[in-house]
Amino acid sequence: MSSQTKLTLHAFPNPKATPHSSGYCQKMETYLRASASLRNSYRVVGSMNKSPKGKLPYVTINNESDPQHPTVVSDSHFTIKHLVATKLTEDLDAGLTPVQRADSRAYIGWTEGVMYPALTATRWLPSWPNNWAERYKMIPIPWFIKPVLVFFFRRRVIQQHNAIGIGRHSKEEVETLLEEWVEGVSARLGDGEGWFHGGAEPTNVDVVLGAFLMQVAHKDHAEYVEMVGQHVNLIRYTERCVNLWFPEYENLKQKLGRMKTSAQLA
Ligand SMILES: N[C@@H](CCC(=O)N[C@@H](CS)C(=O)NCC(=O)O)C(=O)O
Repeated sequence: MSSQTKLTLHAFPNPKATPHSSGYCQKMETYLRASASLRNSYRVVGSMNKSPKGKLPYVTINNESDPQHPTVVSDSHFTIKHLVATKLTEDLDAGLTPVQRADSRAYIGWTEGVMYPALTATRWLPSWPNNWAERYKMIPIPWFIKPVLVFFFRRRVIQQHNAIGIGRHSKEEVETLLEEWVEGVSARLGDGEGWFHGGAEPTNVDVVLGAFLMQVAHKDHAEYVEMVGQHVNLIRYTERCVNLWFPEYENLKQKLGRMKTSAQLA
């Protein structure tokens, strides 16, 4: 590990210069890119070893006085809170009023607690067989162990979706949840030329919306990309986030350019 590395982000293995396969991993790295103090002093390690909470992402933070025992923090939300509380990063929300912070929290909750589970339902559940076939092909596991590992992993994902209730909705109901989010965020972002709270700088809610939108545009199934693609403001906003935080995502930038052209022509 370089002496400049202050923090390691542990995420699912992912090809270079493309968004992560997990929205929460994408959110975490977007936050690190948005942080002036960490953007050049973190590294990403791809691994299936989960955090103490059994999930990814998590981070390990170097302890200068005790390098053998880094601090481990799990969960993107609590990691961001920890980084701010320990002053490892600036607070992107420092200039917000309590009402604006509450507004941000509501949109983050809607994105992570409703939209994303609905989206992952369309990736993993049997009601969307074409999406599942696509997804299966993209899972980077050697062919000889893939069917067995994926069978058990998918079974667990389906059980989790049933436990939180999303898996009990009909296909149409899940798609309604996605549509509500797309319409709501599009209405809230106006022309897509400014940040969520209208200031000169992005805040935490922009990190979350930008991260999940770029993840969707990169990977998701045609119907959902098309739903987002009907809102040129969402594409513009996503494009701005990509240019600011991940200028190396060349393929995604080209895809967003194509989406913007066809949305403007529509
Ligand atoms: N609240 C967590 C959610 C993390 C999460 O759900 N990660 C999923 C991937 S998108 C995961 O690790 N799933 C694997 C599993 O549950 O076994 C966060 O914000 O970091």
